[in-house]
Amino acid sequence: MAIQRTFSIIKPDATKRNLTGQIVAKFEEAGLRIVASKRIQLTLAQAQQFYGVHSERPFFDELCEFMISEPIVVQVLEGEDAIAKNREVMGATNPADAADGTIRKEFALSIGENSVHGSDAPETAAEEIAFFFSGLELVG
Ligand code: DAT
Ligand code: MG
Repeated sequence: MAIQRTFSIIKPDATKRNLTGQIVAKFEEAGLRIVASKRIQLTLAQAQQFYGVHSERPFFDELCEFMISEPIVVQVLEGEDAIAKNREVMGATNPADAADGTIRKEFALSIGENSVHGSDAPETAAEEIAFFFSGLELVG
């Protein structure tokens, strides 16, 4: 498997509880390098666009309101098999199902307030990186 880039968000529940550094440490311990990073606060329109794939799901409004409730940290992670590796470090969507040692097992509050987002495939990784970063901001 080649070197990949993936997109990550440290979500409002985690920034609010001052967990940014502990979550970044988990990525770095797994061999993922931070090649871009910024702290921002989404508008409702931006959150709705980013999570557009979930617009018909019953939790969509709750998800978008949560994502704009506090600042977030958006990052690009790089490494061997980075997309799958990041999903592994994150753990299952529902923290009750997440494996020991994963970010969601250690930090997530609920299935909705689950501390991190990570791209699920090469196509979505490319789209999500381009949504938040220009090429000039990616410094490998
Ligand atoms: P993931 O973030 O693991 O890729 P997903 O893409 O299925 O999970 O869903 C996106 C986010 O939507 C998820 O991180 C939290 C929220 N979500 C998913 N299922 C939910 C549910 N049943 N109730 C509330 N929020 C949910
Ligand atoms: Mg997803």
